[in-house]
Amino acid sequence: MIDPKTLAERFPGDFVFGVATAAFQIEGATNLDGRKPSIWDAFSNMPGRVFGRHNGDVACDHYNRLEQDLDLIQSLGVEAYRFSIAWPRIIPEGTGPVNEKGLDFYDRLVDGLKARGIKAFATLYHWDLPLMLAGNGGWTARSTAYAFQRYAKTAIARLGDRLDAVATFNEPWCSVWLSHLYGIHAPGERNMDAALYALHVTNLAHGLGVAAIRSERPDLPVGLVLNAHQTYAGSDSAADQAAAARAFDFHNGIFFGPVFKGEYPESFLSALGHRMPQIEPGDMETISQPLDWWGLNYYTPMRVSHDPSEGAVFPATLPAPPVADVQTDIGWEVYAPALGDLIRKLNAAYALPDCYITENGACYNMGVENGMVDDQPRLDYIAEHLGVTADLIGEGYPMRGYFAWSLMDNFEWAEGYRMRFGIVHVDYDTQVRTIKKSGQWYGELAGQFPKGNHRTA
Ligand code: IFM
Repeated sequence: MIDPKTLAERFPGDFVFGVATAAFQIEGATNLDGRKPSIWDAFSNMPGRVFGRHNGDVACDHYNRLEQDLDLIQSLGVEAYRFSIAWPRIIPEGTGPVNEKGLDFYDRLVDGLKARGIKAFATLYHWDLPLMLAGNGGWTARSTAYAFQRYAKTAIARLGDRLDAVATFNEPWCSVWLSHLYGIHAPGERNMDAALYALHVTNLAHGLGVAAIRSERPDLPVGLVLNAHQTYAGSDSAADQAAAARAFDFHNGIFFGPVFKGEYPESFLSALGHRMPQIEPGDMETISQPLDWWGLNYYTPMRVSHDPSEGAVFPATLPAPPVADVQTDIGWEVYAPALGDLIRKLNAAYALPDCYITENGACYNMGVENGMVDDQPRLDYIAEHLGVTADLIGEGYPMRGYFAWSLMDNFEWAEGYRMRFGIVHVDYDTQVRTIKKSGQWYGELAGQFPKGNHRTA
């Protein structure tokens, strides 16, 4: 087992160690204090969408157990907590009245963090779109971008003075492709045209959100969290290599391009541009406002080969088999070098600001035995990926922090509660939390910071 103190020596003293969650995955209390339904409430209550028809009604009951959970975070010894704010608590119908009680909850959360000396990293959108906005087309409607702008301004006006960083969106890849093209996430669309509209509206909302945040709090560091994909070709063939390049543009370039270069990738535009919504004058400037930081959520590489079938739609790829023989319980290949390859590749392609690894972790479903959870494979996964992160720092990349996903087991979207990513175990019958072996280990590591007495690797 890697000694946490030895690993700590490889990070600078100001490196931030934190834990992450998202509102819909942990809060529960979906009908309390004025919250109205989100698209995930509707989606999870439909048969056939989420494993076991699990929903977010109770989740980890975090809304009612806030103080206890803040104590838990503090007991882990981490310096920062990344959480998301639920739009349907703040502006329950998406547009229209602001719900003071919703803002009060996040006031308590942020104050509770400050009182415990923990930094607050907030995300404004982690997939819980107010359901009322679906009536206008949800993320396919340009009006949703302006609704998001207002929500961002409202949330930051109230909470921004105590935040240490804010992200507009978490993993727009999921709320665009996974939700509108692949049909796995809410609203469950499988339609390229809808997805292309959702893509541009989301990018626009990000840009409008950045401006709204800065209009309220010019000094608050603003970023965007992307689950960039390291796209490897399934073979050395020219066709597979070209497929991997197309996949890079389709899965990464459509966000990194607009945000960091002010343009969609050429390959993507020539294949699908004619199906995109109108890009209005000023949109690309709005989207590409400079950011203070960006967040990478990394779990597993993407391996692709060329799809030779006639009429295959861009990026025209098929999944290629994993290379590593280790997979987590959700079936994701464990391959830590991809994290390094990805950071190097993205920094070569774009001028990127400081980077936080805003999510990294592994799904292992072992339970409590004799009061303990022995999740050694998760511990190994985190240690290995932190080793790669330390290598990147040594190479000069501006890696500023790492957030373990997740603080605790939670609602894993279409997989419901059966897939567990927490470094803390949650018994969903009793809501008892048990710090896992990985959580103890991570706490020992995080407890070494901030000290300012570590050499840079
Ligand atoms: O649980 C999710 C999280 O909401 C976003 N990033 C990936 C995690 C694991 O699937």
